Amino acid sequence: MIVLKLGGSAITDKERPETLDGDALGRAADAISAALDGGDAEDLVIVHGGGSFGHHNASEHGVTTAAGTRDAEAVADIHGAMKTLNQFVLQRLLERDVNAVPVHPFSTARRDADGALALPTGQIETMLAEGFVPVLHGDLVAHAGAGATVVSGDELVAALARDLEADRVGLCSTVPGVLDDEDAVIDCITSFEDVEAVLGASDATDVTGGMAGKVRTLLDLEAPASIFGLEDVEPFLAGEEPGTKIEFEA
Ligand code: IP8
Repeated sequence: MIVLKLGGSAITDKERPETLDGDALGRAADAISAALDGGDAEDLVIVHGGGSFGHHNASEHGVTTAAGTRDAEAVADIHGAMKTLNQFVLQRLLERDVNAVPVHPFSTARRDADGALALPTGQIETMLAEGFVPVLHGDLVAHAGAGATVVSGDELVAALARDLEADRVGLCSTVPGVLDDEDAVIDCITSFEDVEAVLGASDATDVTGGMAGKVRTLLDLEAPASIFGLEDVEPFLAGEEPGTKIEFEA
């Protein structure tokens, strides 16, 4: 089972609110379609981030992964932006005969008062068994004591990888991997301390943590994970290890 995240920045124009990068999304969808057609990646769950859909809306309403809202209109605005992007992603996949179906985390997941995420996966397992490709997205979730807070696609990827015992996890980003201070792709990361100094904050509006947050999340997983650029979606799905491999060594 493979969990693939399409980074929001990789498929949208992150500097302009609610603007799709149609060309990039089309290329990602081509790669996914090619991999499934060849039978290399039968059990695939896709998660996409927000990019210019969702992050701007969340900042406007002051909503983060910890600070919530109890205003239903703010929820409709942020969740609505993410559903719009999800529609675009599904559409591009369906056009290429990928059997993609939507899963909206706001309708299914929740956080407890400590902020821990509970994401039911029974429906996702059944979708996979029935030949569908579930497509989840960063979203809002009901959060005990806080209203509704943001859940990032990266958090969803981690929960899915754990609960569905993923064999591999891939994060498609705007960059070809995690870059060192000379902009060269780091081959393999096994501890956060090794790369802490070179992982800066994200430059565009991002309420969920940028590259440092991604590396931390992936280091916690049992499944091997890779961060790579758009051109490497197809090789990743074919079983290669492009970009930066992130593997916790106990
Ligand atoms: O781009 C964020 O998802 P991400 C979703 O994966 C919202 O961090 C609503 C900002």
